Amino acid sequence: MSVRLFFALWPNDALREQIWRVSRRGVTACEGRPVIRENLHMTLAFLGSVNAELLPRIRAAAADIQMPGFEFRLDEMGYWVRPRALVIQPASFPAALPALVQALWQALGPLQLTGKPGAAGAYRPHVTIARKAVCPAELVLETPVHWVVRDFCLVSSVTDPAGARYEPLARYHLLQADTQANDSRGIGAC
Ligand code: 3AM
Repeated sequence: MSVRLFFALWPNDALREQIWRVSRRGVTACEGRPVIRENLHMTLAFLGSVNAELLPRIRAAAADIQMPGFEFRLDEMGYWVRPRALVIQPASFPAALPALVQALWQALGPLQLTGKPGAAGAYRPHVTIARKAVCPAELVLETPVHWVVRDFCLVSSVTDPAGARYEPLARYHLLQADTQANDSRGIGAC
């Protein structure tokens, strides 16, 4: 059996609500398929379809990551022409974010998955808010969203007749200034 997996920053309920709220105006201004509220996330690494027997090793690889938490602001709304995606994204972000992405791919390296990191420096953090979008030239995010990142999630993607449904499988804590180490191997329920 295979599972479709990705690692993501997964917003808590309050942040999810904020992202949802500030993105409505842009979504309404575009034609396209809005991402449902429950699916809003920031992808870190898309692994693709993976043999389910590899799940314990994927979880163990993620649990070994010892990286600091960080924060950024989602402060731009943008339209990505080729994937026809309406996104909100940070105009700038700390190096800790791409470093986390790199650490994930490095930890997963020995598993020889088919999913691959993009070219060096190609990681573009974003939250997709609509797909197959056709948008006006002018898009504005009126209220920025502050994202304090303390953890990341392993998520499975299930394709239902109604569309994709994402299910967080495990949460991994990042190091905080006030914690010495990743306790309990950093894993918590999602
Ligand atoms: O919401 P975004 O777009 O950031 O686009 C897919 C989604 O991220 C992306 O993985 C996330 C969960 O589905 N994705 C899907 N297929 C992909 C692929 N072949 C992919 N990313 C890279 N390569």
